[in-house]
Amino acid sequence: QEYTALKVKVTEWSASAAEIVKGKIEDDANVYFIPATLRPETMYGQTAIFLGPKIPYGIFKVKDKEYYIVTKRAAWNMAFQGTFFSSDNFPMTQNELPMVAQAPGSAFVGTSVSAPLSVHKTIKILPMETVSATKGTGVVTSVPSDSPDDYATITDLAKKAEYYGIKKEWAELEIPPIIETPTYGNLTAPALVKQFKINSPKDASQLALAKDLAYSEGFYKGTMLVGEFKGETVQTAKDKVRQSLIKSGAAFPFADPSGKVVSRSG
Ligand code: ZZB
Repeated sequence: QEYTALKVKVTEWSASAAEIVKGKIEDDANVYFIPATLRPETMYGQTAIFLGPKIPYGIFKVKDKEYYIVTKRAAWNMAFQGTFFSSDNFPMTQNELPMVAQAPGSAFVGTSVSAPLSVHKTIKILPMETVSATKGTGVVTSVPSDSPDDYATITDLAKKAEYYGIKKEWAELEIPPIIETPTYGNLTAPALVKQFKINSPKDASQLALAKDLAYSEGFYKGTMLVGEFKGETVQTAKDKVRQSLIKSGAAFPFADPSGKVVSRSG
């Protein structure tokens, strides 16, 4: 799977994350969560960054005063793709990865971040129970307008904010319409979640169906409503947005070698 790995910058740590990084990261360093996405053209609509609450994440030193937060598995894959190692510090084993700290996703919940292209300037790290530890980077950017999984999760988080230990408003950011499709309008994912009567992020089979429809409808029939390529079809805008993000240094290509190989609109 060829993903776009997005650099989402930490602007304020949660109290527990601040404890974890204390003394391990310079105060003036830049730290980034790195979600892996197949839909770079949807980055305008990000409303949160999801982590698996029980999944361990590492903070890896990329270069002087720059750190990435991903699973160890993803950092190891990145090492082989030249993302952040030169030949003189290339790790021979996973234990040699430059990991300065490790903590479960739950420790980072409530951290504020700034995501490239996002209409919302500040978004929060939130928990998502269905994140897979063995796919992508283990970090997922939430685009509830076009991802049924994200819409179902964000709805559940707002409904049970106390149970999840979050502030309700963190899950209630306005959902900006970013892509128009003929069948589902300008909020494809909410329309599909409603149509399939999905009530929970654990409704896996219905969500898989909704996801397939959202992918194909968005890719083959979608038109951009925002951004540099507003008015263009998703088919032409997708790669342009990706290249623009990569060129500006806001993202980099990331291949997931052990991810299942599927041919899809992405
Ligand atoms: C933003 C986005 C916007 C995504 C959208 C999808 C959609 P797939 O389709 O199963 O191959 N993702 C990435 N890593 C993980 C993970 N570790 N656990 C759970 N979900 C993950 O997976 C690719 C998509 O699944 C990625 O693209 C990411 O969400 C999520 F509008 O990024 B996406 C219809 C889908 N729309």
